[in-house]
Amino acid sequence: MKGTRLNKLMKRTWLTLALPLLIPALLLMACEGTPAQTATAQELIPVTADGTLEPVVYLPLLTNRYNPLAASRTVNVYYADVADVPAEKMHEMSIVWFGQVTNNENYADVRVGYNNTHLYVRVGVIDRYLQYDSAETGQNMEQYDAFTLLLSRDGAGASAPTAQSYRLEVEFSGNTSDPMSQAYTGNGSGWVSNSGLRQEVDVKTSYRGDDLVKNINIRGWSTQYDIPFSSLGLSGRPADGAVWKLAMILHDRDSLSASPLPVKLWTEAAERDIPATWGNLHFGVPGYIPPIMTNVRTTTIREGVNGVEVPDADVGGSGLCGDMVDWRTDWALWGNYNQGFEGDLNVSNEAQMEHWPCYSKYYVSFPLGSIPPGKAILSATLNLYQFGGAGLDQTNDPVYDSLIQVLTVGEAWNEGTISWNTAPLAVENISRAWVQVAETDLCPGIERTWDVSRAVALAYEQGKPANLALYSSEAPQHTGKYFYSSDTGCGADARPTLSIQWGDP
Ligand SMILES: [Ca+2]
Ligand SMILES: [Ca+2]
Ligand SMILES: [Ca+2]
Repeated sequence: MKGTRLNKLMKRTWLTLALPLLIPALLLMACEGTPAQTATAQELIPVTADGTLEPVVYLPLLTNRYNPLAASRTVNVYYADVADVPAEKMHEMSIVWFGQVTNNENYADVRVGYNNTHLYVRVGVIDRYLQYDSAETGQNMEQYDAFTLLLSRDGAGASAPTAQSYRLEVEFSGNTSDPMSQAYTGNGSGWVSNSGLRQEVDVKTSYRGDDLVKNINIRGWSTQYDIPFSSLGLSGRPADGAVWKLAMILHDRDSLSASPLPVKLWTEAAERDIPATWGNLHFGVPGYIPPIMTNVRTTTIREGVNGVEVPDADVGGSGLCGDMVDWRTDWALWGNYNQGFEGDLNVSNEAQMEHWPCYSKYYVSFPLGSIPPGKAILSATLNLYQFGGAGLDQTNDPVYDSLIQVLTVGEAWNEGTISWNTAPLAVENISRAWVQVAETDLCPGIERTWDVSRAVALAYEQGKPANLALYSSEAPQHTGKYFYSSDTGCGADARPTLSIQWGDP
């Protein structure tokens, strides 16, 4: 196992050095929103697209796909007391994701945060071909690369958009702080254009790639919404625990001579014009308040101990930044790759879209059958054992501690087949913890801990395993953190571990 790890480190050195060389033009481009960077040379990049758009009939792209979990999907938004959350605290924004990575399909990481005055939504899209309306008409935006953010202050949802429902569309428009955008509010039966709201919500778009006109070596685009609470009729930030409805539609156009591609949706059941079908936006992150109990005991769950199986897998780039496959030729090789039986794992994210091959999440499922029925959960902690992190072999590169988030997962998945593209969506984010930059060759590595009490209590209540995903909203390069998996050769003490305190209610 140690050999495997060293091998990975060597390959990683090659990759992180090679990436900038392969795409030198990126260095000239405007920033993607990474706080440490400054936007420069925006004018160097031509942002007009080739071709002439033929009129395209608007198709109702939304289908009603039933999933009982969809209604429970929730973004619990972290509050940050800073003037500009994405610029100063992007890593503290809640992370949520949807979509797939193939040559044509799109994927989005969405970071959500708020302060006293604004709700911020930052969207990073993995998309190989970018198309927008070079005439900049601002019409038919849903037929190009675009994003629709749907919010409703009516938390219970409604069968049609109400006066408290908002539809904010942004069309990718190159590197610009003034992209094509539209804003609508509901009127009880449909949507009405709202130019005042459009002016108050600040949006921008940017992209990474070598040639936007010819779509050469494009990696993706991003957009960001800065939404004043005052523009939604509020005098300040919502009360802690307030619940709104939230849905997102990722529009995709890869060729002007072909029709728009099917949209990606969060949640999967969301219909644009029916707020009741949307997911939830919860202000603040709920904690866990245990019930009163007696006779408290502790159960420890880890792979191979007392016959327990703890399937786990990282999905995405892992420690190789995706170079276990030829993703440059076929993005789906990356998106569909399974590494369920690797001994190491990586949790990594970044704001810059050109580095998406380095993005990596972790899924793990702990069975709870060793806790007898009818008990109460006092607390639960997840421990992972760290042995390294990205960038430590790059002597001149800065490296960063990582604030890694834990989310619950509703659907079962298979360790031997799970991939970035097949991994289930999260149900909700529940906690987060810092993981410092560190490196060791000694087993079992460095213990890192997350409070997962609420996730375990919910899973136990439902008679399900504690099914978790780990990911971050980190912005800079080199935030990846390496841990041992259930399949490590580093010994039982290095395997991911769930410790549960439980008692008699
Ligand atoms: Ca696409
Ligand atoms: Ca596209
Ligand atoms: Ca595994």
